Amino acid sequence: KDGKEVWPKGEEKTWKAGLKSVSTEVPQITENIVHHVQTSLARQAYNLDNFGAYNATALAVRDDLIVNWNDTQMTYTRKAPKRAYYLSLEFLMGRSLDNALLNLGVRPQYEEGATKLGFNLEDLIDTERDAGLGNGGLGRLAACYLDSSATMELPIWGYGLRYKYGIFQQLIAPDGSQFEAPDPWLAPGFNPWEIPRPDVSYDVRFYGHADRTNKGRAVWSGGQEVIAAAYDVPIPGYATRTTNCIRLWDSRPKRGFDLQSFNAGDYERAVEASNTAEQITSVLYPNDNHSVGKELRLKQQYFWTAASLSDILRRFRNLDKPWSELPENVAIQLNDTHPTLSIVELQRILVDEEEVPWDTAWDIVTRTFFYTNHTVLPEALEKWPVPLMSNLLPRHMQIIFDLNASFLQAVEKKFPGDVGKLQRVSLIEEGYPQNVRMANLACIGSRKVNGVAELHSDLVRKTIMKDMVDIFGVSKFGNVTNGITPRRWLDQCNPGLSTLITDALGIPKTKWLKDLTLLKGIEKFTKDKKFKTQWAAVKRANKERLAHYVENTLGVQLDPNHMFDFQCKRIHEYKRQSLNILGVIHRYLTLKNATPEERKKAVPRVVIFAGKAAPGYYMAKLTIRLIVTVSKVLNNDPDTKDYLKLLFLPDYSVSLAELIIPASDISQHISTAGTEASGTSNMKFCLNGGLLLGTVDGANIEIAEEIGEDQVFFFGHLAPTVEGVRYEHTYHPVAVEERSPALAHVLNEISGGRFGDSGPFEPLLNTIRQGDHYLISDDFDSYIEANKTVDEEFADREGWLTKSITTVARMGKFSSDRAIMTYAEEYWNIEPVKVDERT
Ligand code: B1N
Repeated sequence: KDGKEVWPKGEEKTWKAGLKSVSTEVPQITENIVHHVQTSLARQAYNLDNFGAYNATALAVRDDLIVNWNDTQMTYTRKAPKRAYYLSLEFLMGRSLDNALLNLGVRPQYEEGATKLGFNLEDLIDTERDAGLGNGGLGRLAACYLDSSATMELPIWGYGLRYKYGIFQQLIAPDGSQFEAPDPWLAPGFNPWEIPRPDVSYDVRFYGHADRTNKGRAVWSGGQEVIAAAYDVPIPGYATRTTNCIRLWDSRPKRGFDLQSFNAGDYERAVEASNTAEQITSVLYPNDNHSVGKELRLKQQYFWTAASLSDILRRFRNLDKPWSELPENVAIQLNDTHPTLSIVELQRILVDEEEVPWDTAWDIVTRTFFYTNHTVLPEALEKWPVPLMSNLLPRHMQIIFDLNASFLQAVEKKFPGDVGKLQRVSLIEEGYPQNVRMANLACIGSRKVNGVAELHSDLVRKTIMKDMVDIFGVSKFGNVTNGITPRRWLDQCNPGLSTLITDALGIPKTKWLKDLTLLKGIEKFTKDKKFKTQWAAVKRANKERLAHYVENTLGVQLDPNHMFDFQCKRIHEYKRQSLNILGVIHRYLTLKNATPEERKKAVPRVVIFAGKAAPGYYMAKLTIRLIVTVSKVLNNDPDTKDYLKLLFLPDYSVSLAELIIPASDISQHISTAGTEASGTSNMKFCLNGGLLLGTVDGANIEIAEEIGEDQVFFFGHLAPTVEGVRYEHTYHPVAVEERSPALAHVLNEISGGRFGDSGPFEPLLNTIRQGDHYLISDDFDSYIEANKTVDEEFADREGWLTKSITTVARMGKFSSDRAIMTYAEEYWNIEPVKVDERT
């Protein structure tokens, strides 16, 4: 507490002699690996396979991470800086070994060490299973932000859930149907990247009843209690000793199982309670941009926010400061509305348990939380039925009603008689049943609200938060454009390009990878012949690497001279994979109608899709089926297969993305304008020298601003016109033949049986023929035009190379280091902390 550590009984020098430091020499590293093979794994040199060697290597690295982790945490305790906490239901980490080696700066030594032990480091890295505790962009963003927090030496911890099953494995049947297999990622029995903390656990209550006492307080009792047990995942910063932490909660029954029932022979009943407790952290909900409203999901949210707050407040209590100083010591960032209950939970703890007066408590709460909105799609905005919440969290429901009453009173005072406004901003949506609107609650409980790209933040202010802007003032509603970590998304996934850049810049890579704006130094090499040749060679090698993978997994041969064109992201109607596949069919029909002579002039293209559909998302699954069905015809048509190939790569994941992204010539980010909040894969592809074909949406706009509008291929309606076009579709419908004859032709070919029985696809085609909510027909012609321009420019290899280099040179803004520093400075008010030297 007073900044001095108290050594345990015994000799200080004996303790200090035993302290490890990070291993940087090869003999030390191999010794550590052998030690772990022998002791931790209880195995020996003979019969040791790659997986065993990977585990031992991971354990050796883990030791180093823990050394740095301990020193970092000790420093935070000693210096007691203001800290920030990132609450996210998803952390899409991917693999850890390669990343840890690069961040610690010991990859070459481990490579040599592995070779000395008769293994190939690359093979060991490849045996690691992804930690897939997330769906898509939102979860991967959380992982990038934690990497940047450690790299920027900021005192930030993440809090999440330790799901036993991560995002499902995607299997594609021969007819293109998606099947899901569970992802028991912890099944090997132990995970070297987590540290169990048996000494850190909290009780979490559900159900029961809340009895009001006085002064707005209540007593919540009865119901069930479960235990939240902590597991820590160390997050190494790049070229720094700072190692931050993600604390993941595991749910356990409070009293094992009910012995009384067990002894009475009722075994099922005895294990029931323990099963329901363990169920809470059993599985990640596999939905992206869609809210499901299941009780178990609400249980997950409360379990996680209650445990995290208990932990955060315990740490604050150790400082012996008054509650009024909480906001000067703690900032809590809500990754979307999923952790919004933490706002109510803090108010409950302050009022009911700490006896802080209601208004004082609310003042503390509203200076502690920050809320990031990630979507304006109505189906993704969380709402919880009041009866469900009253039953599961009776005290929280009372608090929400009380907060709502005083909030609405204040609104009525400011805007007398504006009943519409009151209805729109109320925390409760009227209906049968009533619903709690989590975005409204997150907004009124937070110091600031932000969107994730300029356009999106603007839409937040103008649409879903319009009334809130009137009430709180516009300065509460900011923007922090997303970013990606250049360590994983350039240095790690594309070592060839990273080395080329380092050589060209003539500075150590540790410099530009921490200040990505330095990339602009490569722009002058667009005129350097040798550099351009090397750049092209790196891209070609990456395409060959992917072609190799495709041949092994799908048995399809690709020509690396062809244009590699990707759309890899979750399958969703708003992301418009359907526009892409219909465009591919148009291209196919055009080629098919051409003479052999004309075909030879075509620019050959390989179109590659990857991405998972939510298991219950019918239209998304149909889209995959259409892609696979069409690919069967295209890839086997002797007239066209040398000019156009189509692939669906199954089971998209972080590690597959690391293979795909460096191989792109172009990638597609073609959401209906105004629907994709930001997108982050657009940044990853561009940072790896792929060009961008996209709509004027999300972060595409800022990418174009940075790299120049002439460097990207834009098409389609702009966000402000989308609502009007939709209105026309509904109230003055015009046949698709008139809206786009080219599209109508494509749809008719499918319906006419060109790709076999069209029956299964008619529901998908009909969403476009009627209603066309996502404006496929309105954007189709300009999409085809944009693709023609892409072809023409790709034919000019020199021009394309110049654009590729220029794009990378100007991508500096999109580092997650910039984003996390913006949060630190403009939102949380926290500062970097240097880890103390070891004494
Ligand atoms: O968050 C990403 C953005 O780059 C994407 O544009 C955006 O679509 C994505 C409920 C979501 N928004 N909302 C979700 C995910 C899971 C879930 O259960 C909503 N994901 C996004 C990062 O800002």
